[in-house]
This record gives sequence, structure tokens and C-alpha cells, in this order.
Amino acid sequence: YGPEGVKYVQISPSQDHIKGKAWWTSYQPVSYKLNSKLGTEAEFKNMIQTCKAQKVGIIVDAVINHTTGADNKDTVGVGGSKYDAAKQSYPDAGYTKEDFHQIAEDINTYRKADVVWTHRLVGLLDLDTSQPHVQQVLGKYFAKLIYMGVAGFRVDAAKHMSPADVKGIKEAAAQASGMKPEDIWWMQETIGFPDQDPKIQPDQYIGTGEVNEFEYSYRLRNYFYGSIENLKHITDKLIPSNKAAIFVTNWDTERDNATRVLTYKDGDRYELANAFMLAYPYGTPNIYSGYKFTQRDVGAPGATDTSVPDATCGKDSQWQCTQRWTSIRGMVGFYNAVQGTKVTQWQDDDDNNIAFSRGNKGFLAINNTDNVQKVSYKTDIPDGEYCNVYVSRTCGKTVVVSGGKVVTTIPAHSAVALHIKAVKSFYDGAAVHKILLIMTGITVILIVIVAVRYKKRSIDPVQLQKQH
Ligand code: LM2
Ligand code: CA
Repeated sequence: YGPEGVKYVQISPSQDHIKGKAWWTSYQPVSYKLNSKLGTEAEFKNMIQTCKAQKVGIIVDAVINHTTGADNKDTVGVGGSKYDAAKQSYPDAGYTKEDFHQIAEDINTYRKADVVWTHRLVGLLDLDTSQPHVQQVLGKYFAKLIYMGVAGFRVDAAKHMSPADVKGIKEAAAQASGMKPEDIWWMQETIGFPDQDPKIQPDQYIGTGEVNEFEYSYRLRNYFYGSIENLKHITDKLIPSNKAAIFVTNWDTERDNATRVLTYKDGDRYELANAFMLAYPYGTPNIYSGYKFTQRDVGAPGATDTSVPDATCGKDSQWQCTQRWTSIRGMVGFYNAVQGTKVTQWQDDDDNNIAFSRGNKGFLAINNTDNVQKVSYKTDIPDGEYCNVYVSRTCGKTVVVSGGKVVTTIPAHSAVALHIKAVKSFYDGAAVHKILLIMTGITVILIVIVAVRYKKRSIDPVQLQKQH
């Protein structure tokens, strides 16, 4: 990931949790020990160090609103932590019954913030996150992860804790780690719905950190199945860019909201939407990579009640391996190359062809129709021959910018993505090879000529080559 320009990797929850084959067992913690289905504490540490050495930070998904389902009958977590859901006792976490909200009811309305904060989310025992003891337990957990080198956090179910509680928890984390609260990267899951209580909307949580902007994902789907010319307004009335964490989908929406978001099952549109997200300046983009599934609850390929085998990519793999797609890798490079620029030269055909530049650093054109499209777009990137990083990783496909214009054809549901760090030139592998060959030829001739003229001087051919 490091050499590819990926800056952070968000991982599934790292806490000890209930046993079971389903993927969502990771969302039922039994303590804050770091042995889980996904590995041991030692492996976790090793991952952090390995990634850090390549300048890749780890973001931990912190499940802090609740513990297990109230009706869970087991007594030992995957990592060995003891618990008793009936007694609301989680000794390895340091929780007793007093640490939980004592309303034994599920959330039955989203029109009352208080209910959403204090009732149980799908039957999960709800921590009383207003209590100093709970905040301290959680603060220590965050501090431990920070000391281990973790770069930031995704805060699960933030919407189910009041902004005041979340603030208290973050302050406890700051105190325990010696950091300032504002220096802890805190990405909060706050699914907004306009008809729900205003007090649980994403904008209520931006005081403590970033929030997930789900509306961005919904718009992407609407536009890619409607007209992508609308993308020019995609950020209208959304959370401010510096507070928004965005994605095309995540593990929840690809299962429970597949009619509202794009997923790997949407093929080209999904790929194009990810490219757009990486090309257009808004929020912190997250690329999601999970596994293929037909049933909602089925765990990762090969999962047992207590383990998940390493992911594999390649032919026949059940993993999506989004991070290996040519277009994604190309667009990660694009994202990094165009930082600091704005959108310029927006062009569209009022329907499903769009193009824009990122100042003089990048250019993206998308054809979201079923037909090949001949295009002629203006661009602010300098004239030259560029690699189309959406379709090739080796500069196998190039597009020429001439007279400030891109004149080319774009296949159905494909894109042209050009940026100044991927130019077909002197410096790219194939070209350098050819140029060296030509130069060698010229050099030989020059040496001959020079040798005739300055017979008596010895000229170092290497020097000559350099001057040339
Ligand atoms: C999240 N964000 O707020 C996660 O992104 C989401 O994946 C989690 O739900 C949820 N919050 C709680 O952390 C998943 C999954 C649920 C699953 C829960 C708990 O989507 O289906 O609920 O994790 O593991 C499961 C059962 C549900 C049952 C519950 C409690 O599906 O039927 O409710 O466990 O036993 C009785
Ligand atoms: Ca709660």
C-alpha cells in the first residue's frame, strides 16, 4: 500500500468478541483485549509496525456503544475474555450491571434522540456512556491503541451516543494518551436521515471529529443510474469537506442498503463512482474492500467460529480485492497527484458524459453510457502524452493533450484519467529504453566525428553521452 500512495488502512474491530461464523460477531465486544477472530495481539502489533514502516497508518474501528446481544448465552469470547450477558457482567472489560443503561428495550423510534442514545441497538446491551467509569475504560482502550501506533479511529454507532458522551470519551482518551483531543483522528459513524430527530444528525457530531456523509453515497448511486451531470452538485448542502468521511459503500450499506448505494455487484458503475470519488475534491475518501456474498450474514471466506483465514486475491478469490483493481490503483495515484487544486473546466452533455480538470494537474472524463463516445474536452493540464491510469497500470493506453484539448474516444462505462505524474515520456520504462537505443546510435556517430576532429584529445564517451 505504501508505494501505491495509500495513506491509511481501516481494519475491522480489533476487540475480543463473541464466537460465531457471521461477520458481525466483530461488532459484539466482550472486552478490550486485542485477540479476535482476525488475529492475536502480537499479530496486530506486527501489522501496525509493518504498515508504519511503509508510512501507512492503521485506523481502528472502535465498538464502544455496546457489548453483546442481551440474550447471548455463551460465556467466553474468541480471545478468552469471560462474560455473562444475562448478568450484564464483563469482568475483563471492567463492566458490571451499573455500567449499562437499564432500559431493557430496543430502539423503537428515531424521532427521539434520547431513545436512540439510551435504548438497545438491535438487542445489544447499551453502555451508559455518560458515566465517568465507562468513559475511563474506553479512554484507556484508545490510549493503548495510540501507544501501539494506531493512527486514528472509526467510531462505531456514534449516533447511538449523545455528542456530550462522545466528547467525554474522546477527552478521556486524550487524557490517558497525553494527546490533545483535537489531535486524535476520530471518524464517526452517524447515519443521517432528514426525518429523524435533528439532535442525532451528523452535523451534531462535527464538534468531536469527522462524520460519515452517507448522503454522498446515495447521490452517487442516484446519479450513476440517472445522469452523472448531477455530480457537479454532489456536495450541495452536505457536511463541510474537512469534516466529511466518504465512501461509495461500506459493509453495512452493501448488505442492507444495496438499493441506495453502489456495490461491487453494480460492476462498471461502482468502479466509475470510486474513480469519481478519488478525483473530485470533497471529504476523506475511503475505498471499501470486502468479500463477495449472496447471504447477508455469511462470514468471510473460510471463517470459523473463532478464526478468519488470510485474504487472498487472484483468480477464483471470493474477496473483492478492490484495492488491486487497475482503476483504483491508478486513481489513488491521481488523488495524490492533484492535491491542492480545485475543479476547473467542468464540462458535461447534460446527461452521462462529464469531464473536469483538477487545475493543471489532473483530468478526468467519464462516459457513463452504453455506447462508445467520441469526445473533445478542454483541459488545464499541459499538452503532452499521458497514461490513462483508469485503464492501464503500465501506461499501455495513452491519451494526447494538444492545444489544451483532449480529443479521444471513451468506451461505454469507462473513463479517461490523466495526471501530471503519469506522463508517457522520456522517463517511463518503454520510452527510456528506446531513447537510450537511439542515443547510443547517435553517440557512436558523434564519437566518430569528434574523434576525427580532436584526434589527439581523448574524450570520455560517457561524458559525451551526458552532454548530449
Ligand atoms: C454499526 N454501526 O453503527 C456497524 O457498522 C454495524 O455493522 C453493526 O451491526 C452495528 N453498528 C452494531 O455495532 C452489525 C450487524 C447486525 C448485528 C450487529 C451485532 O449489521 O446484524 O446484529 O452487528 O453483531 C446481530 C444480528 C441481530 C441481533 C444482534 C444481537 O444480526 O439480529 O439482534 O446481533 O444479538 C437481535
Ligand atoms: Ca447508546
